[in-house]
Amino acid sequence: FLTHGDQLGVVAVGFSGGQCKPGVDAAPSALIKNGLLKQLRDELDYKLFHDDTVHSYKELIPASDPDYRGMKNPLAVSAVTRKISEQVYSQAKEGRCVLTLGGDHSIAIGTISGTAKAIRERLGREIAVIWVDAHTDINTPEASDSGNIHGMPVSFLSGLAKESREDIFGWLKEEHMISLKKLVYIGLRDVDRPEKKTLRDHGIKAFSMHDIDRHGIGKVMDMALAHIGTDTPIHLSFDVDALDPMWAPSTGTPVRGGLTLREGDFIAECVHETGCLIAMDLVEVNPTLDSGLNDIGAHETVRAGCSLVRCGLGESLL
Ligand code: 5AB
Ligand code: MN
Ligand code: MN
Ligand code: MN
Repeated sequence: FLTHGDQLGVVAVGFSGGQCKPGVDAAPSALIKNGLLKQLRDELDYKLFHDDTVHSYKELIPASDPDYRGMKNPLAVSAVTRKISEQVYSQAKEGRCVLTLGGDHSIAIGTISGTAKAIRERLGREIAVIWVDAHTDINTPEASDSGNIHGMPVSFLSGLAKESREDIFGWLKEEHMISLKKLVYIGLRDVDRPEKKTLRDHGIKAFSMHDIDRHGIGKVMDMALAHIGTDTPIHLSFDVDALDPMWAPSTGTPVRGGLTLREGDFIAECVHETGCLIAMDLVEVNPTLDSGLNDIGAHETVRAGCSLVRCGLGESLL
């Protein structure tokens, strides 16, 4: 077994500096208030390991943080993700599956570097990453039009983007990195031009919404897991904007034509079924972005997020 099945490390990260819309930092509290941790403890019987605070990491955010190579908030995102990396590492090192509640998707720089390092040390293995998202988040700083780092985490984690400044992701070392051969995308439908070229040049395995329409989600999951191979530790990074805005409207960069809630839950269930899940991130829930009456959209999005996590952690097992 890759992890102690009954133990779960939880890292709650109220951080929004990887993009420009406030509110995504409110997600962990909203998810917890909706009963997520209680359900994991009482219904799924996990022993939870976490401190009770939702970290906002205010103390790590510098007063002045000028753009660097076009990146916005580079010092803040680097410092916060470095801290998250250490937190996730120390949980994963103990052999626990780690659940991280974000926050915007830049936090995956921290979560994935943390598990990659811990699994290398503990099992001598490379991790695989399943990235469920409308977007590929593989822009280099130079290729990004927005400068938002939540669109760049995969480029830093894979070494496509390099930076020697220790205070701007130079702390990422070989041991933190992932192989593009062990990366699989699911749910894509809004990929920037330079990102498409990167997918082609590196032969990255990617299942777009078109592939899901053609084959169905069952076949797509079979192919995704076959690409990774059995017995490989899997880090599942789930951006809630992979879901159609009908199910998850309260997110910073919604794109129509996405996954149904059931398809999202099914992806998480299939990963759970492998027995190889070593970490799950749930990111980009923004409960303050709501157009509906009485915060219906936000509430639905939080509910969807809770459902995805419970499915990833085994709720659907009979
Ligand atoms: B998310 C875009 N590719 O780089 C960019 O929500 C969107 O974590 C990134 O997937 C979306 O700004 C980042 C246009
Ligand atoms: Mn994303
Ligand atoms: Mn996205
Ligand atoms: Mn988004």
